[in-house]
Amino acid sequence: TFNRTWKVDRNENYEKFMEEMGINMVKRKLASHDNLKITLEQTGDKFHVKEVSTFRTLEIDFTLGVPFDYSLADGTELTGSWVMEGDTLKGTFTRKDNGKVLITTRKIIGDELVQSYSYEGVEAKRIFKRS
Ligand code: MYR
Repeated sequence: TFNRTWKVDRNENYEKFMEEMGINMVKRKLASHDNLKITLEQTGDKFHVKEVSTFRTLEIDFTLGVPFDYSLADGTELTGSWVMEGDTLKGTFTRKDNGKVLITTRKIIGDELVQSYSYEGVEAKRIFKRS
C-alpha cells in the first residue's frame, strides 16, 4: 500500500532530467534539495495527495484513469492521469506549453517508494523513505 507519508531521501539523475525540462540552474539546485514530502491516501480508485516542499504545500485529488491538471512548482502546466499497472502507479502527463509527454511511475520497493520520471528520453528517480 502507498498509504503513508513519504520523505525524499535521494535522487538519481534528477538534475539532468530537470535540465531537459528546461529548468534553469539556480532552480535545479534548489529543487534537488526541496525536502519533498508526499502523503498518499488511496481509497478504492481515488487518491488524495498532500505535497509539502520548500516551494509550496498543496493537496491534489484524482481518480485512476481520469485526467486532471497539475502545475509544477515553476508554473509549468501538465494534464494527464494515473493508472494502476499491477502494483505500480503509472502517470502519463502532457505539458500544456509544448505538448511533450512526461511519464512517471510510483512503486514500493522494499520499504521505499521509488518514483521514476521520463521526459524526452531522459530518466530520473526520486527515492522516498517512510517519514
Ligand atoms: C501527484 O500524484 O503527486 C500529483 C500529480 C503528479 C503529476 C506528475 C508529476 C511530475 C513531476 C515532475 C517534476 C519534475 C520537475 C522538473
